[in-house]
Amino acid sequence: MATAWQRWTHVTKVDPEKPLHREDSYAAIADTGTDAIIIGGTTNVTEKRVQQLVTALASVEIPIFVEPTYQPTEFYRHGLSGYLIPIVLNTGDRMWMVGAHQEWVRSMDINWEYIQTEAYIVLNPASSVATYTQANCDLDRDDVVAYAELAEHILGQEIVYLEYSGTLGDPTIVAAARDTLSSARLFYGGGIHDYDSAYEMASVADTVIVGDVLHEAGIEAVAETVRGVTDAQHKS
Ligand code: 1GP
Repeated sequence: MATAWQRWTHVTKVDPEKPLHREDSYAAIADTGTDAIIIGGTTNVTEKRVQQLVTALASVEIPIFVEPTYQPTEFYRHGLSGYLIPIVLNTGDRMWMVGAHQEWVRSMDINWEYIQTEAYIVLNPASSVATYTQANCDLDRDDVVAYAELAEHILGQEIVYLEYSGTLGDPTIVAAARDTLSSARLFYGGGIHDYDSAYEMASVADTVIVGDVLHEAGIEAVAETVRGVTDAQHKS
């Protein structure tokens, strides 16, 4: 799995606690052209529910990663490409930076080959991820750029994730964060819901992640965001 994420331009995040739209099926997510699926959410995510979802996605041939916000009790490999582990840089609670991680590492043998960390910068104060992590979202462009730079050069992170969950972010901030990175990849998530918003954010980020649009508008809307991302990539 090690570097699969380096080629992703569009990723779909499935929240185990949210139903799919109408008659959509999990298997159809791959038909949108999205590069990978991340299973993850902020509230009420349980290991059992995640494992059920991995089973529901068994026929899908694109990579499937779990982004745990719970304490995994077993290293679940069947049907999974790996785990993406968030480290929240602007959290007010060390649990989200290294606390939960330390407990997890202590509690089991981890096969590090299947682990990839992500340096999160949480930027929508109204989101549940901001509430849960007690994130300081009162950041201007230079603050965000500094977090991105330190993520890469001090913490050695290979992925910096600007998390605007629930709202479309400021493209000038996203562009500035990407410009400051040398080789780390800039992930962007938040508020992408149609072709135009996907095109706009794919023009300033390396990888865009869509979440709510899957649950609220469905597979066809996700496919539209893939088209936006593809066109933005071809333009550049
Ligand atoms: C959430 O970054 C993702 O973790 C996607 O955000 O749900 O707003 O698309 P949305």
